Amino acid sequence: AVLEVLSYPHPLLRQKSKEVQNFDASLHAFLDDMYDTMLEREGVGLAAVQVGRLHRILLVNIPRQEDGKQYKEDLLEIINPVILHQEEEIFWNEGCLSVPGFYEEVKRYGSITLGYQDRFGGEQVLRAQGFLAVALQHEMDHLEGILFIDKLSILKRKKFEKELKKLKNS
Ligand code: QAP
Ligand code: CO
Repeated sequence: AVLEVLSYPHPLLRQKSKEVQNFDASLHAFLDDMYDTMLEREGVGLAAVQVGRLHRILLVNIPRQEDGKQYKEDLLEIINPVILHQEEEIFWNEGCLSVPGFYEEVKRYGSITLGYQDRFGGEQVLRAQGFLAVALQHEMDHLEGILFIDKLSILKRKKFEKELKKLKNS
């Protein structure tokens, strides 16, 4: 099922999400709904809080370099993630399903190592670079109530506020 995606400035987007304890059928159904929602809205990443659930869950599905298409085989379902290692600062042009129509450069780590649990509660370790590393950091920020617009330089933040005002008045 496709769920409603909350938009900035919805107050829930500022809440901290809680650890997942039960890796049961209801979790699996929710993960499937998150995937349906991400696909429908043409996202590359989605955190549970964006559909109104304060659980430490995120999905990432990066398009393939060869054809620019997303494949379900590449879908990552990440639960209770922790950063184990991060290095090399880079800038990446980001957007967010909860901040529709706005894109801007954000400073991130270019390479990270993540510990997390899969949908069965199994412990996993993932090394990621580039787009995947950036998407994981973006979605992990959602679990802390942080949005990419919080990480903009003062000048870029002003540009965002200006565009927001324009949208409100149109
Ligand atoms: C996070 O964001 C991300 O404004 C995922 O009108 C994005 O999937 C991490 C989207 C880029 C790293 C790089 C945004 C779709 C999708 C929009 C998304 C929109 C339609 C955003
Ligand atoms: Co986002």
